Amino acid sequence: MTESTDRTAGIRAFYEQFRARLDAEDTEACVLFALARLDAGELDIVELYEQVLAPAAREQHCSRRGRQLCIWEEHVRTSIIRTVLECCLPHLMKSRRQRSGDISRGRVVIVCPTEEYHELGARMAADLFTLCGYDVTFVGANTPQQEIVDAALLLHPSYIGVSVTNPYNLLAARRIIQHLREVRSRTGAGFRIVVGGQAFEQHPQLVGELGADQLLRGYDDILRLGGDKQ
Ligand code: B12
Repeated sequence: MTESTDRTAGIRAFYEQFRARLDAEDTEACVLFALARLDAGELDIVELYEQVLAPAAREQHCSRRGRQLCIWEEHVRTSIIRTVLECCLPHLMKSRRQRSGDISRGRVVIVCPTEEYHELGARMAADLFTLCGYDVTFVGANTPQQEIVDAALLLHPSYIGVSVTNPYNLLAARRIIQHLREVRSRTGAGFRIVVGGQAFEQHPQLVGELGADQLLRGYDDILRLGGDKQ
């Protein structure tokens, strides 16, 4: 086995171990497990987010209860994973400083349209922007259109990230993107409109049709925005 297949197998094992703790709805065990792997260098932040936490959140079957998750269980799991993310903040910031020092690549505002209540992916994307050296304002779920425009005008971001999970919310996303484009040409604001989330990933042809500048799928795409790969 090569070093990289060893690492992949190790991460798969960490995923299973994390899932067992998540299925048991044991917040403390989930947090301690994640922090211990980061402390030991067995996982880095990106591996933890994209190969452990995100797939665990997407998994809709509870092996302990042997059935599909109910909505209340999805809420519980989302909340546990969010706690894990928040406890990883010191690691995230340390890793950012090691990669980019104290430089800032500009501000990013991350929003979800009205009625979009899935916000964990948006939150992870916000953290991954932070890791890549951006200053991030995470607004999150269910944000009214005018509020997004107000934030854009006040904060002068380099990027506005619109996250959509439920395809029904693509219509609201279209309205937001159109409105942001109008504001951009009227005011000369320099922000780019980037989009992400499962709805866009499933329908990438809509990215241009809706008027967005770019689809970003995760860390590698965010890193490439700055024009370099670390
Ligand atoms: C948790 C969950 C919920 C929770 C959300 C809680 C919360 N606070 O976020 C609750 C219970 C509220 C919920 C509600 C609903 N849900 Co739901 N939910 C899920 C579930 C299980 C996990 C979503 C998640 O957190 N994923 C983990 C994150 C980390 O992954 P991600 O979203 O893919 O994000 C990654 C990338 O996409 C990217 N990314 C995301 N956004 C952005 C933005 C930018 C700028 C960038 C760069 C990157 C980026 O980065 C992330 C990290 O890699 C999914 C199942 C699944 N397969 O995903 C269903 C799922 C998304 N839900 C679904 C549905 C249907 C609903 C409801 C309509 C159900 C109902 N009948 O009530 C409602 C709709 C609510 C609404 N109006 O928004 C469907 C969507 C179906 C479809 N057509 O695609 C899914 C796929 C389940 C299914 N298979 O049917 N849900």
